[in-house]
Amino acid sequence: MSKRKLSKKQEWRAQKIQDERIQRAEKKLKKLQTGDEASESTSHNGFVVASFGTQFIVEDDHKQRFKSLARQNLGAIVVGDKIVFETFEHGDAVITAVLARDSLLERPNFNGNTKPVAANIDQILVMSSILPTLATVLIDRYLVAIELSEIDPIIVINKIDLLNPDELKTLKDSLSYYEDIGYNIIFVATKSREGLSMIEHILHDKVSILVGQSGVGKSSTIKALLPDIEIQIGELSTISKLGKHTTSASQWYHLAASGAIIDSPGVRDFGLWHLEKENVAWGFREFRPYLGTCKYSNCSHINEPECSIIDAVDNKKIPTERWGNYIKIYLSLKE
Ligand SMILES: Nc1nc2c(ncn2[C@@H]2O[C@H](COP(=O)(O)OP(=O)(O)OP(=O)(O)O)[C@@H](O)[C@H]2O)c(=O)[nH]1
Ligand SMILES: [Mg+2]
Ligand SMILES: [Zn+2]
Repeated sequence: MSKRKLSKKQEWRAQKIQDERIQRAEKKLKKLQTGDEASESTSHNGFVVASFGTQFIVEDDHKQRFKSLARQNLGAIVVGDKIVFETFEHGDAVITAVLARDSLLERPNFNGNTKPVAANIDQILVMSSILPTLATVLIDRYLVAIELSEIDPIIVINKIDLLNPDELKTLKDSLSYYEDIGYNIIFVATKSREGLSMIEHILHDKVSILVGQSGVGKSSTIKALLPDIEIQIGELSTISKLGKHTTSASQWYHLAASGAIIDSPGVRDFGLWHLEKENVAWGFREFRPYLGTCKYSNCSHINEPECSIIDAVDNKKIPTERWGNYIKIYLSLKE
């Protein structure tokens, strides 16, 4: 009882210190903005390691990290953003500029718009796993969004330790069409470290982000690569067998060799993914050669006569599974 009380008090005190710190930094920021105190601060180039909405962790060129606020009207600032920030004598820091982005990954938020997730990334590892469920429609939803963002995707199927060799072979065969249409797909078990060297090879020298449903093992993969870091890993729910949304904010981790990997929170509801209906077909890369050649210019490629996509499916030029997922995604989107 007393222990609990004490920890409550400690919690309250920590929160108070944090609030005061923010207030101080905000005051500094105001002074900085009006030019009063520019000489007291030091300017650094750096990037964003983690973003918690209005608070950030930033890192300078010497790998020193600071908790930071941001000047208003810089727009959304995300992990991977290259920035300029000022530090003050108390250790407070404020982001004052965001540099132009080479790439930006966005995902849907709850009102049907998109929300930036990470910037300046080279490749996206789309992770799925044997448990909770291996649903290719989720993989394809990611691929569509990624095709529109022009960042390289790699498909990673985790938890193959849960399959026997025959089951694994069947699975690999059933997903081989991804390779046929030009995607790299790898099968791993990060728990038993099977295939981990393949992941290391892919990550080398690049900035990569791990995305996928909650519980597929994104954070576990990072822990397997970097055993010394502290990172939260969550059991699947015993009732629903789903992930518990353990990771709540995207975060950057330097790899031991060279390159970095960003962990991201599992997506909650794919039904809210906002895509323009007419962009979906273009997001299926193997459909592109046929687009614009259907009888009807507004063809949905679902049941129209003289549809080039349906013909290509019939002629085995487009995998039936992909066309099936295209229809599911298309029909899930509002007009
Ligand atoms: N059998 C098996 N289980 C694994 C493997 N990798 C991860 N797990 C388990 O999967 C569960 C979820 O792992 P996390 O790493 O927290 O999953 P996540 O994708 O980060 O989930 P969120 O943070 O909620 O998005 C944990 O119980 C892990 O132990 C694996 O290769 N094989
Ligand atoms: Mg996680
Ligand atoms: Zn068509």
